[in-house]
Amino acid sequence: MGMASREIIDLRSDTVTLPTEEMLEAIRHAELGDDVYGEDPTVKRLEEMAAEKMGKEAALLVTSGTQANLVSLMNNAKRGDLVFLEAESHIYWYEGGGISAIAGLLPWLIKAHLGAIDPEDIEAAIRPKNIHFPEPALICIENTHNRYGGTIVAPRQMQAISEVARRHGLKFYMDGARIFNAAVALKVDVKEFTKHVDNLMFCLSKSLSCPVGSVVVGTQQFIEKARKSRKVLGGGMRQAGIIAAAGIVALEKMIDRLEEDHKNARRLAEGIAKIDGIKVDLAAVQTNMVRFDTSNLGVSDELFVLKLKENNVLVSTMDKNSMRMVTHRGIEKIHIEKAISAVDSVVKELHSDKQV
Ligand code: TLP
Repeated sequence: MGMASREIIDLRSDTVTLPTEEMLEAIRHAELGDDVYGEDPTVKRLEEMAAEKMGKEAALLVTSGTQANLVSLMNNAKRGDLVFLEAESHIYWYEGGGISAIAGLLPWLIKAHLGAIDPEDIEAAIRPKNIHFPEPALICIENTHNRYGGTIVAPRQMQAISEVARRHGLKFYMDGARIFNAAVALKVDVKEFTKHVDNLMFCLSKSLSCPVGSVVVGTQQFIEKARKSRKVLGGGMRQAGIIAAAGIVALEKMIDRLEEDHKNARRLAEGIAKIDGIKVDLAAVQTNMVRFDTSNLGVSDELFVLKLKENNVLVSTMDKNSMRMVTHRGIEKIHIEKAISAVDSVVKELHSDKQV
């Protein structure tokens, strides 16, 4: 057996991507300064590029997607305010409750088909001014939507939500951790999405392959306030140009290639959908993720994940009997074929075990 056949195919997340050679070179040669003094030219350049790309006034490099969301929540609403949030959103599920514990906000959950909140549901949730009710301040969406399997909230859906926001004087924010995946999948400029929101964040460290970092984007005034909140949260970084340098390469070189990840995800989804006992909602496979259901296999998630691991394929468990695979740079067509046959042989093995 050659080394290649023992290669681990890590489909747990696109966060596992390693920096490219070009990023490492850029880091090596980055011009640095103390960014808390506002003196890191590489950070400034990344922030200017990001603002320009998103069609907004200013941007702020932060440590992570979670910090980006938190800083944004803190500056789009005041403590005690109500935030309309999709019920499966990352902010609600995976950010340690920071929305309430740190930002002091009350999430009001709205369930949505494939992650795109129906504007009428927001409209219906907004109550008249009354001494009993918390003050509604903000609508948050996630694009692409992680827990629905990387689904896209289309620009026209965003526009409809923005109209509700405007009518009621609410801020509109997008967790755009993977917004470039959405733009590439729909073959539109990313501004078609961003023009509908007041502010947003996107991640460098996911499908764009950077080792660290996310960027908050919005008005000059919003970003100045966000800079202060980042400092409060301990996120003021000194020679952060080493992070920004990779980010610049990402914005210049890593966006167009996302199409390849999407093709691979589609191939993967179609391949495993044919396997007896695996259910895939192909309509939800819109970008670089594949969610699939294993309830018909009748085995524990731990066993299924372990068996796949023994076959050199790593996947994530999202819920009971519900798995996720994510394609990213480093996952090629050959790995997709291997992953499909690994799932196939694990399922066959599990079936035959049950018949004993
Ligand atoms: N998502 C991670 C896990 O936390 C689940 C992943 O592997 O997908 N918003 C969205 C939509 C995200 O998917 C994530 C990360 C974040 C925010 C948080 O980003 P980080 O991990 O940089 O704090």
